[in-house]
Amino acid sequence: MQKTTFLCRLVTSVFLAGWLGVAHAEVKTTDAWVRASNAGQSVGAAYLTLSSAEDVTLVYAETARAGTVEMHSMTMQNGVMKMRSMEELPVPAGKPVKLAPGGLHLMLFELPSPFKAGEQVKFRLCFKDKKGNITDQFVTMPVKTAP
Ligand SMILES: [Cu+2]
Repeated sequence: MQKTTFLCRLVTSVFLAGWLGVAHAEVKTTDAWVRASNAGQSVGAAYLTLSSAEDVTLVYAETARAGTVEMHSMTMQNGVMKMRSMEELPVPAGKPVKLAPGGLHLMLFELPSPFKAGEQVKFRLCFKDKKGNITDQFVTMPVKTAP
């Protein structure tokens, strides 16, 4: 995780410097939302659907509204919900990956303030392509109360 974080930061500085004018395939994000949270709640969750024309892997996510963001999977094992932290989340070409309640999600830790319905929260996502190149993109997600 540490190495990926470093690479991801590096990408930003390179991107800002406009050093590499390499065009990269944008990952399409749809149905993005952040779950509204209560005061004093330290963890939260965000969901979205990722689609890409080529194989990519989500390797890192961050937002100013959480101390850390982890990619989690959720499965039922013997009637018990189990969450697991994932280093990477593959997004196969042409096969949208849906992060939704009860399944894959972005887990948000160390929330400094609650997410209020109607707010817009900016996230930065880093993707790795098949060649190992890392690119980043920003997604703005609206805060909604759970359906
Ligand atoms: Cu989780």
